[in-house]
Amino acid sequence: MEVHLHQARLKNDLLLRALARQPTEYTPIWLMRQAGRYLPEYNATRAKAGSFLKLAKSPALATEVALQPLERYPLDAAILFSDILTVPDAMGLGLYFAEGEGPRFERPLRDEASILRLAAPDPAAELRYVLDAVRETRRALAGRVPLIGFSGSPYTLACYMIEGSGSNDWRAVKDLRTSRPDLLHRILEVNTRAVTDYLNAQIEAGAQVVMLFDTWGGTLGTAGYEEFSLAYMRKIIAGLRGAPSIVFTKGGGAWLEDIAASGCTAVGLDWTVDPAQARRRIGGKVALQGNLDPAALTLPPENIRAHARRVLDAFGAAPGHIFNLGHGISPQARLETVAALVDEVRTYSRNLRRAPA
Ligand code: 1CP
Repeated sequence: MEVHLHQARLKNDLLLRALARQPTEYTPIWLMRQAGRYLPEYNATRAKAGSFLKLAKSPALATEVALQPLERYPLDAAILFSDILTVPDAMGLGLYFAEGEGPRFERPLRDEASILRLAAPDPAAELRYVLDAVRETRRALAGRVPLIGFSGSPYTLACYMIEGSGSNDWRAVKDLRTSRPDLLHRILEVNTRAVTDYLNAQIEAGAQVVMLFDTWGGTLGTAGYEEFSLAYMRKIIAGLRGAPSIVFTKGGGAWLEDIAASGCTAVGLDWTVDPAQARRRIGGKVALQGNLDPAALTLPPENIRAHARRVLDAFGAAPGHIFNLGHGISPQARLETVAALVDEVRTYSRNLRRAPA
């Protein structure tokens, strides 16, 4: 099978083994949004590109920044450099970045007609630059570590598509859910088709693992989470061809059993979840990824080793843990604190494994 071929060429396959809940010499670590603004070399490349979107749309520059965190730190995975909002952009919504304001859409979904017109893009056409970035990053990695591809979840994408930007309360999304749940479902169906095709195209282009970022699924209540987010992610996972998958729902701690039963290989935990409890609840069924509070990386390096050990101890020595943050790294993260974290995870988890159970 394709997965084995990919694995055979890897010099460091710890991530794939941890995903399969097989023993590893130490706990593999990567950081959500590890290529980003806390790295001076990232800011330099972005300046050279002219803007974030120009950077993301250039496969050569996207490859360059995807490798930057690996040049600096001995991380155990690379993640494709792109953004979740490239998919709605490819659907014609017109992604742009207002200076200092984050992502926005020129044509958000504001009426029934625009929702009924919505169609899943052909990844080989409208998202070709992402697939080129996957191929080029994979080539540049030359088997050093596995490459993770990703997409936003259908619900998280719908949030931005309806609202037209980020939001504190997602009012427009909640209004649509109340007034026209049928239209929200229609958007989610198109997004599900789009994300399934997009992730399969990334896998075909060389992504060895795929991750669903369900950043806003946690803003739904329990009934809403199943109906508007998890049901669609389950469908995507069932349609994936030959790569392990990680599902990360920020604020999803109440629904870990349901997420673990979605068919995913691993569940990403945010920093509010107690790892020992998560192990008891779902650790026998899936691998777990997480979950250091990203705020810890903005502190001086002295304290980070104790924080890292606390997280490792809470997950315990059993296989099936991938160290990560509980959410994306912040632009304020300190370079030397990140270095101390990566070093501590390696050295401490080696000993954790040798210690008697
Ligand atoms: O100015 C800049 O350079 C832009 C900052 C930036 C970066 C570095 C954005 C805009 N996107 C990215 C890259 C990115 N985004 C990656 C690849 C980098 C890596 O992991 O190494 C990934 C995986 C994402 C995913 C993403 N984008 C998510 C899901 C993960 C999460 O953090 O919750 C979300 C919600 C987005 C939307 C988005 N794109 C960019 C910003 C600033 C945002 C957040 C907007 C908001 O607050 O609502």
